[in-house]
Amino acid sequence: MKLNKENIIKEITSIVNKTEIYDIHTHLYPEGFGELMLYGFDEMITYHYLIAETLRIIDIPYSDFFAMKKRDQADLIYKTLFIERSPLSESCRGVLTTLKMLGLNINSQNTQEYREFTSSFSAKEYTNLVLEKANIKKLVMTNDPFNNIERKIWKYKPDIDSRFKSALRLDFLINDFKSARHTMLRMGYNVTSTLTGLTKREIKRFLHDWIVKTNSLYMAISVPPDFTLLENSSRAIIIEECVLEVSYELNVPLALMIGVKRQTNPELDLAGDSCGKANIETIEYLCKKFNKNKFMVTMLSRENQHELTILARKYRNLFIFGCWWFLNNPSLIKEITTFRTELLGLSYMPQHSDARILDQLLYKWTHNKDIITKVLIKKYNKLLDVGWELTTEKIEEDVNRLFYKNFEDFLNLKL
Ligand code: FIX
Ligand code: ZN
Repeated sequence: MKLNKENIIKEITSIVNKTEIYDIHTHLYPEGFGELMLYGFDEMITYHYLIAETLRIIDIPYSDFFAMKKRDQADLIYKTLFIERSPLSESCRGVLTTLKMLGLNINSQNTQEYREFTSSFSAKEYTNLVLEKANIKKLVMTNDPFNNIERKIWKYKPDIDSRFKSALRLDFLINDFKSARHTMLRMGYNVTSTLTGLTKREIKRFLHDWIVKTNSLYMAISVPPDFTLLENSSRAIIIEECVLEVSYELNVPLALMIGVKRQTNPELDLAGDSCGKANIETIEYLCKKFNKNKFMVTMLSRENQHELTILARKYRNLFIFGCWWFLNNPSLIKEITTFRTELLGLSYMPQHSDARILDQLLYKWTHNKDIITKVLIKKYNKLLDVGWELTTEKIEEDVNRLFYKNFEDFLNLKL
């Protein structure tokens, strides 16, 4: 169908809603991963974004809050953020969108009803319900070989829902090698405290084994704003001489998530992380020096977004993705997606959900798609203004690239 000024809004909205999604970074797990798989009202309401918002308001010590049972925490958060005041924040609105999409009455404020709704499904049924409603075809987990619970699960070769793909998370190895070493020793890797030739070979063997075991699509690390490789640190050595070698050999990109200040307020636990502006030169250095390696990059600070987008124009081994965490808000998604499109056309991945709780896929994608649709409508309208002919079929292909195909193409890219 040909698009014109009359039908463009309806057509693009419908195309975005119909397009299947590849959610390339989540913290979700399928059934079979026991307590790691999180879903349902209590989990959703005790999301660390909402904990941070609640603990700004209530006047009990942080430690008392964390000592409470999950259900009591959930009740307190709901009372504080949804009953005593209007739920205006993005994370609060997210809970409402999710409940609404599940067919629940958000104004009943009947938390018991919300809880019972989820418990009427098996984990498998609930996964199907959410993935189908959110139109997610595939999603990528965050698989941490240094997490004891997770390691145990992989030991028994779990039967994994084929929609859930793996990514090997290496924060511990990169940011705290001294401690990671002890876990690796227990796993049978002969790593010493100094990065000798043997130790580096053992680290590579570890990476290789875990990529194969988990069938990981990429390796990932999150790093602080002051991340640099121009230093003689174990982090720099492990990245350059171990991770990037294995990454190249196995054609498994390295995802860098840059700009997180872990535990700015340790009393807040997961909710205690913050962000800071990083140095783009580190990414430039990596893309240039390791030009046969592939890098996926997302940055946490708003201030880094423009220069990161420019850098992506210079290096095709750099794949930029998502509006991460504190950027995952409509005002910022709009700004970032607009200039990414202006500078890169269709060659990036606008979003990932970062969902920790299955139900969140519903709101994160609905909210994201709403903004991305508006940006696309504006940009396609500009093409109509100069007389460029647009068809539904062409836009379907474009949108498929943004939500799905660009990622697979990057994984398959040979440099
Ligand atoms: O490091 C990460 O992957 C972060 O996304 C998370 O650890 C963070 O806590 C989060 O949930 C952000 O959305
Ligand atoms: Zn994450």
